[in-house]
Amino acid sequence: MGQVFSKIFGKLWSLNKEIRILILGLDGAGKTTILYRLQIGEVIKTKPTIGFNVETLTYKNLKLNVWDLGGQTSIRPYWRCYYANTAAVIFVVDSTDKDRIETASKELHMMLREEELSDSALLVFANKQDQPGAMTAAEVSKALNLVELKDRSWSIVASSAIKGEGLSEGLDWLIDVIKDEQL
Ligand code: G3D
Ligand code: MG
Repeated sequence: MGQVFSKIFGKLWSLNKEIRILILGLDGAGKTTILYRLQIGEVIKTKPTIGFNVETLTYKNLKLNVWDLGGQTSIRPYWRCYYANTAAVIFVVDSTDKDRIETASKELHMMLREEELSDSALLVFANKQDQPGAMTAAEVSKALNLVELKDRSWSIVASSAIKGEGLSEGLDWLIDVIKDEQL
């Protein structure tokens, strides 16, 4: 698995330029699991003084920052220091969590309205597909209103972080888009 991702991210490393990717989603969506699944670099957990948890993985010129969305509106203005120069956003959804899909949708669209993220590509993982009753990627796409997104490269991919399915397919797409945009 690690080798697969080295191969995918290798496309970015050749750019010799810092690439930042934000991994976002409600708590419990599977972000941390995905980060560990990548098996590249070392995952560092920090709690900045302003009080939200950040996980970071830095490998060569690639920086992945992971945040839990939802709540904490008062500290949101501080997030801006993190998302300058963000090449891409990965939004992770728990496809079994029908009760919170609307909240996830609101959070996603709120984030995408941020000026600094206006050029970033979006990859959505409709995660936890191994679970019975999970919404399909098409259903998640509809619930998130992805067709509304204009002037942005986006894609949604069904995944199971636990099984490692769909991750390389999604990242491969994302990295091709980043590469095209950065050249
Ligand atoms: P987060 O970082 O987005 O908050 P985590 O989410 O990665 O911590 O995952 C939350 C829980 O969901 C974890 O279970 C994790 O194992 C599980 N999970 C993540 N991805 C998948 C998946 O694709 N399928 C299934 N079935 N479970 C998944 P625990 O029990 O440790 O809380
Ligand atoms: Mg987490």
